Amino acid sequence: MKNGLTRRQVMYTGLAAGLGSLFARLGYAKTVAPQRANEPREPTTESNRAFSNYSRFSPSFGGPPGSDQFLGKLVPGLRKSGQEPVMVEAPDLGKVPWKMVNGVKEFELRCTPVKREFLPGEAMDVWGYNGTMPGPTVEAFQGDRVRFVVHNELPEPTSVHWHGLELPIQYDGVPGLTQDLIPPGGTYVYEYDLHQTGTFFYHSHIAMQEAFGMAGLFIVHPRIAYDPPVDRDFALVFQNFLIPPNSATANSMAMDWNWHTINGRSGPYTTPMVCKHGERVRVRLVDFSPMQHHPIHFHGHTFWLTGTEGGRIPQSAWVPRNNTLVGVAMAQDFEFVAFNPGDWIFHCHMVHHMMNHMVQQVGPRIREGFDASQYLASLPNRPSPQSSLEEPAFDVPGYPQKMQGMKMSMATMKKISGRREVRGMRAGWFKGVKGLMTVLRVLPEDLYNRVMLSDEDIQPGEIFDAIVKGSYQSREMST
Ligand SMILES: [Cu+2]
Repeated sequence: MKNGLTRRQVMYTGLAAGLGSLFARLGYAKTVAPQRANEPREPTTESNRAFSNYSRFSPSFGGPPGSDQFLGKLVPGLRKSGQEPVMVEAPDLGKVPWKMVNGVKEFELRCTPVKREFLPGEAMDVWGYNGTMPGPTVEAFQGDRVRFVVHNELPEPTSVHWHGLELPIQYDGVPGLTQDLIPPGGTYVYEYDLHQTGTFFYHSHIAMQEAFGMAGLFIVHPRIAYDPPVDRDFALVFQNFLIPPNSATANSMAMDWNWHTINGRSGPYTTPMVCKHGERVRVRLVDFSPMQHHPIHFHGHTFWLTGTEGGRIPQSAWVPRNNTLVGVAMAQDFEFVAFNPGDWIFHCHMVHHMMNHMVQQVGPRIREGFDASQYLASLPNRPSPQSSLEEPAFDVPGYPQKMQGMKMSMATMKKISGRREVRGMRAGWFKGVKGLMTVLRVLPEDLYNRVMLSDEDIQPGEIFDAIVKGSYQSREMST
């Protein structure tokens, strides 16, 4: 190597020279102490100070790992400590209503077949609770005594398991082992005390019914919100299904999948989560896919993993991430300060989950107007890819690489783009939001009010452009 330096020393020298010019540009040149090129560089006093500040309104470091503000770890939301927690929002899902009966919170659950519109015009036959799949969210508090009156309106027996809850054995919902199955038309009552807090879920304990979508969120809040308090609390359930082409019925025995849903919808029909710039946000992720795990990635922010399906993680064990692997029947809660305005994609990072139909057997059979029997009856005359959909991407056997199959009629467009939560996003935003994807919008106060609270016209791209140009007002532009 030149001048007898090792390759590594040359690299460090280059790095040091690069850092030197960077610090010079930032005005720190005088404080950079002379150092040997191959020694680890300690932060200087001033650079240390510069990166110790934390702002809830702009990307910032917040001091060394271990400090309270490091990557926003313990930066509170805009709500005060010591109050009741905010209620959970699960986009595209309702909540199970309850009434107080002699000191017990009584919920009613009906196990039902469900038509669920995964995408506009794509109504699938699945099973769920109270007419939705996944079922509506149960929300309760630590210390509640809860009663579930479960009616079976399915054509076959079922039972309900309360996943993660520490309850008396007779209410655990395992057929045979802990109870007799609830026959079609039958009713069963579960009743127990809640002493835990966290992200739980309820589901059928019949495997094939689980694969048909029979699950719902069960959130148990502490009476007083955990510190640091969050301003928003979102929850998402991820699921996969195999629904053969030209069919609307899920195949619960399949080991494969071709449809992906978040709270029962596929991107871009998943409704964005919307929060205000500067708020502290919690998102609870539940994977209720039959076979598939999901590495869930969130752009533009670093979040702290604060809970699992077992409940709250002590602060000392929180982990910073931007991608977290949620396994089947697991839950993960994370929190972050929404310091970075914009429309941030929030998605499973498995490429086969980033759009529907990314499975081998699909190929020409999904093409419009041709089912498998027509195909087999006239093999020599089978349609070419171009004849059914005139897109070159369909030349690739089995793998349409873009969202070619989705019919964007006016009605579809209206359902996708007509929702309040997507107002002012870029024209064509939906082209990049597919399968297991949704969007988390971080909107400065004035833009949030326009999008979520006003009825004034907003042009496509208008809110996005305002954020890019920095022409907005947030609540306070200081921490
Ligand atoms: Cu996935």
